[in-house]
Amino acid sequence: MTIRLKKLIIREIKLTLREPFTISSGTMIQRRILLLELFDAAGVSTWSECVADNAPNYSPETVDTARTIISKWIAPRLLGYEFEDPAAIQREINRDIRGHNMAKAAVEMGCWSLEALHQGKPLADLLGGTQSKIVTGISIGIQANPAALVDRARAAFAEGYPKIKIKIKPGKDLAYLGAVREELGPGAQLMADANNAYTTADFDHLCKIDEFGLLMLEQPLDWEDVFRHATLQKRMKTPICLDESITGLDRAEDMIQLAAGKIINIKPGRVGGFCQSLAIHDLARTNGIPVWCGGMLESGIGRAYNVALASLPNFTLPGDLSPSARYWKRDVVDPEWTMDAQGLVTVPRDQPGLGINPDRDFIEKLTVRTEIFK
Ligand code: OSB
Ligand code: MG
Repeated sequence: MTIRLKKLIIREIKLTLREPFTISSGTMIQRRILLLELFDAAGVSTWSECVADNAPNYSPETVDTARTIISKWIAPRLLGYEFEDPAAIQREINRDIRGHNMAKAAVEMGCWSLEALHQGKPLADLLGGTQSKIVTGISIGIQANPAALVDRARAAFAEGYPKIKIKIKPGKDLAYLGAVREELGPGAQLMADANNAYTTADFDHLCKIDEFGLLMLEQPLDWEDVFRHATLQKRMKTPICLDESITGLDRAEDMIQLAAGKIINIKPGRVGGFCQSLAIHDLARTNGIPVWCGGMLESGIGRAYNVALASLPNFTLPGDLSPSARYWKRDVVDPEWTMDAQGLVTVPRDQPGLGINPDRDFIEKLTVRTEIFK
C-alpha cells in the first residue's frame, strides 16, 4: 500500500521534567516538544515526536528550526503526493535539503508508523525487530558533588536499572566516576558521557578514566569529530562510543574505518529517521560493532519509536529507554512506559503501529501552539 499524507498537524507542547537534567553544555528542565499528527488519505493517522530541544547545545537544530523546516520545506513536498514506502519518503525529504535530521526524522518515522498500520503490524515487526524486551539504562545528569551522584546511582541500581550512564565534564569527572565505582563495586555496568566537553589537550587526563572499568566513554570530543576520536581510542582502553558525530551512515563507516570508536549510540532523530538507523545498525552488525539506542528525554510518543528500533538484533547494549516516571510526573501516553524489576522494558506487540495510546486530553492541555497543513 502506498503512503499519501493528506494532513499534518504540528503541535508544540510544554512538558516539565521532574528534575533538571544537566549535561556538559547546558541544563534542561522545561521541555518544548514538537508532536506531529500525520493523516493518511486511506483514513489512517498516527503521532510522532521531534527530538529537537529548545537550545542548540546538542545539535545545531532547535524546536524552532525544526518547525520551520517541517512546515516550509518538508510538508509541501509530501502532502497530496503518493509514495511507495518510507524509503521513498526518505529520498524525497533528503533531496536537496541539507541537514535538519531531527526535523526529517519526525516526519519519516511517522510514515513508518503509518506503514505499520497499513500492514496491520506492530512497528517493531515492520522494522525487523527480534527482541521482545529491551534492557534499560538510566542517564544521570551532572550533580553538584560526588556524594549527590553516588546517592542517585545507588537509588537507580536499587530500582533495577542494569546500566548507569554518568554525565561528565572537566572538573566533574574522575572524582565522580571514582566515587560511584567505589560505592557500587567492580561488577556494576557504568559508563560516562561527556557530550563534547574535552579536546585533544585532554588526552592524558581522559586516559585516567581507564582505571574505572567503564563499559564505554561516550562522545568525549567535538560534536562533529571522528578523526581525533581515533587518536584517543588508540591511547585508551575504555571503548569509545560515538553519539553526536554519527549523523548518518557515512559517519558510521568513517568511525569503523578509522577505528574511532567501538560502539555506536543510535538515536533515530539524530540520523534522520529509521532508514538511516537501520542502515547503520546493519553496517555495525556486519563489522562486529554493538549498538544501543540513545534517548533525548522523549515523551512517551518518541519512546515508542526508540523501543521499536531497539528491538533489532544488534541492539545488544542497554538503551537510554527509562520508564515515563523517570522523566515526567505524568506522561502523554496512557498507559505510561514502565520497567520491570530486572530493568527490562517490553516491546509492545499487541496492536499494529506504535502500540501506545496518546492521551489526547492531556496533550491538549499541554499544547501552546498548533499548526495544520493540508
Ligand atoms: O547525549 O545522550 C545524550 C539527553 C539530552 C541530550 C543528549 C543526551 C541526553 C541523554 C538522555 O543522555 C537520555 C535519556 O533520554 O534518558
Ligand atoms: Mg550522548
